Order: sequence, then structure tokens, then C-alpha cells
Amino acid sequence: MERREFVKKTMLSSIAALIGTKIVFGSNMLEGYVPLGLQDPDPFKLFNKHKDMIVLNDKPWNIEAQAHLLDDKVTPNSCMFIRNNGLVPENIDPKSWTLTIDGESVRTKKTYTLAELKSKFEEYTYQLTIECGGNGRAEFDPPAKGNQWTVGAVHCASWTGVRLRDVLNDAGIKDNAVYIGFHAVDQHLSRDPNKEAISRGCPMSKALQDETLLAYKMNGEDIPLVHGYPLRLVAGGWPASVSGKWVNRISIRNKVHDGAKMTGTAYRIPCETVAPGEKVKDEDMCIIESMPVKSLITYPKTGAVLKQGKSLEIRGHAWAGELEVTKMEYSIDFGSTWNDCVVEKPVNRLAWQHFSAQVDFPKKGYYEVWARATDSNNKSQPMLLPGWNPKGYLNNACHRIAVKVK
Ligand SMILES: Nc1nc2c(c(=O)[nH]1)N[C@H]1C(S)=C(S)[C@@H](COP(=O)(O)O)O[C@H]1N2
Ligand SMILES: [Mo]
Repeated sequence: MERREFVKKTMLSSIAALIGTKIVFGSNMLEGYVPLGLQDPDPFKLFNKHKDMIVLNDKPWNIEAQAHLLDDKVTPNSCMFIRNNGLVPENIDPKSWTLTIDGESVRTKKTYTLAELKSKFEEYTYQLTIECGGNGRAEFDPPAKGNQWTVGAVHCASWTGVRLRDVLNDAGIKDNAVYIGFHAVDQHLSRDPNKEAISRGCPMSKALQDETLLAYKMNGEDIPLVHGYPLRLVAGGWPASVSGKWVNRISIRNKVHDGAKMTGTAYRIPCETVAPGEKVKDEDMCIIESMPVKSLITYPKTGAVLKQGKSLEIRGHAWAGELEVTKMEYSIDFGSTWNDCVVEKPVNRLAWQHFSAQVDFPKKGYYEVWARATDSNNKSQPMLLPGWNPKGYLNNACHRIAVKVK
């Protein structure tokens, strides 16, 4: 019989150090065996995320927040959801990174280094709300395929960079320009170099807005790798899929951009309302633009228990795509009556707005607090589900938390 080689003592203690505690039956481990505790990448350490973040998928990485994690006015990295369509790029060298502006409608194709972008153009900082088009997908019935986001695929961080407009103008925009499309370096899951993970864009009018940035900083620091280091397109108020991470090329197109996930049913909803479960032809699907009005109660966490006679301060954020939130209300009687919250102005256009209210409960028992925002076009959030769509986009139903008064 072959002699079995067991892990050497010195090796064992270094493995234990990596795991962070003693491996109780470690002396039984065979030489060369890698304990599971070291095999699985720990997403929380890997991305510096809060322990309460929820992993929806690890191939590719998709991680969401919970409502109570989003209580900060400016979302810290630790609580920002992650949505990847492909593989997170590795070995990025900011010194050799370039951005190319090309396409049918560019006057002169140009390439800039990061240093050139930073020195040539003026720098701006905005807080921008970025919400995944599929946020809230989990609630649709019949269900839609894809990450089952609940409420946590939204963030509002502070982004610093140069205006996309200034860079596009520097290269020159032809009169026939219609759309921009981004290209990025993350690989398709298949690792097929001819396939892009995602390549979306927006009409020129959105590309040319003051707040549409080519960002190189987030919350005052280098953008974390998983959120797009070293250069990211940020288009607040639109489905987050427009905000391309790891961007190295932007094409000025003479037609609607036709990159990966721009066509077919991706990031599209039926142009006209359909019945739940109805089949919709591709040509009857329209591209999602500005996101609908929505809000989130970030304090207290659902399940709060309160002493009778005490009032409860609730707070959270509200946003409305390109529009402003003009009214914020709460209900404790399942939407039968509504009371006003105080809602602040946004710090800049496309930043979420903070609301709060002092809630009194008439007697002991179970309650739900529902929150409802109204935008400057006087559109309010639906109390429960909005119109069904095949891919489960744009669920902006009222957020609800459970409260017990004892
Ligand atoms: N290059 C690249 N950009 C991307 C994606 C991607 O997979 N690759 N995902 C998009 C989608 S669908 C979303 S919701 C947001 C997520 O941004 P975050 O991970 O920084 O929260 O990035 C967008 N930009
Ligand atoms: Mo997304």
C-alpha cells in the first residue's frame, strides 16, 4: 500500500493562519489538499462589501444590498450592489489605459490617456442615482429570468470625472449623430474575444447632459475595480446598464447603437401595456430610458418592534429618473390613507432625495409602513406591482416595512 502523505505541520499552521483559526482535524488532511475555506473566493472580502449584502450569483458576480444598508445619504462602496454581465477584468494598468472616441459620426477619431483626460478637461463631481433596470424583478408573476433583485440594486454615490460632452466635442460630433455606444474591457462569460459582455448607450441628448460623466473617482477615491476602475461612464437616472464600467471606447453612432444587450428584448419593455405572461414580438419592445419614480425606506429595518406610545422616525430616499420627486407620503393602513413626509431637494440633478416622517401608531399590533413618491409630472408609484413585462424591468412598487407595536 502506498504511504499516504499528510500535510506537514508547518504547512498546516500557515493554512490555519490564512483561514484565521485552528483546523481541528488538520493532521488528517492529505498533502496538496486545499481546504474549501480557501478555495471559494469570499465575495465580502474580495469586494469589501458589508456582511449583510446578498450574493445572487457568483458567475458572474451579482450582489445586492438590503434596504437598511442604503441608509447613508451618499452610498459607500461597502453597500453598493454589484451587477456584472461578464468577467471582472484583471491587471488593469491605469498608466497605459486609453479611451478612444470613434464611430460613424465622429469628426476626428481620437484617443486619450487617463492623464490627458484629467489635464485637458474640467473636472466635475455629482451624486448620481444608478438603479439596475431589473431592480424589483423578484416580485413579477409570471416570473422573469435573470437575477432576482428585490429592492437593493440601486445606489447614489458621488462620482468625479470629466463631462462626456466635453470629450465628444473635442473629437467633434457630426450633424448626423444619433446615439453613443460604449465598449469596455470585461470579457464575455464564454471568454470568446469576439463577443462583448455588454455594450449599451444612450441618445445624444442624454450623452450631452451636464451630469453625464466619464468618471475616474467614486466617493473621492479611485473607483473600486468591480465598479469600473479606472474609467466609467455614469448616466444617472437611466437604467444602470447605460453606465458602462471599464470603458475604453465610445462610439458616436449615426443610428441607435446596436451593441450587446441593446437589441432584442434586453433592457426593453413592451411599448404598449400587455397582460401578464403575454408573448411580445421584438419589434413591439421599446428601449428603457429615464427610470420611473421610486423610493426606499432605509430606516428602520423591516421587522422593527416599538413600544406603545412611542412615535417612530422613518427615513429613506426617493428618486425619479430625469425628474424630481415633489411629494413623499407614507401609509400605515395598507394604502387607504396617506400622510406627508418631509422631502429634501436633491443636492444636484439626478441625485436621490432624502425623506423622513414621524409616524404614530394608534394601538398595539402589527402594521406595515408603505412609502410612496410622486414625481414632477405628478406620477406616483403604484402601491403594488406595476405593468408586467417579459424581462421583469421597472418594478417601482411602493416599498413596505413591517412594524410591531408592543
Ligand atoms: N462594462 C460593463 N459595464 C456595466 C455592466 C457590465 O457587466 N459590464 N453592467 C451594467 C449593469 S446591467 C448595471 S446594473 C451596472 C451595475 O453597476 P455596479 O456594479 O457598479 O453597481 O453596471 C452596468 N455597466
Ligand atoms: Mo442592470
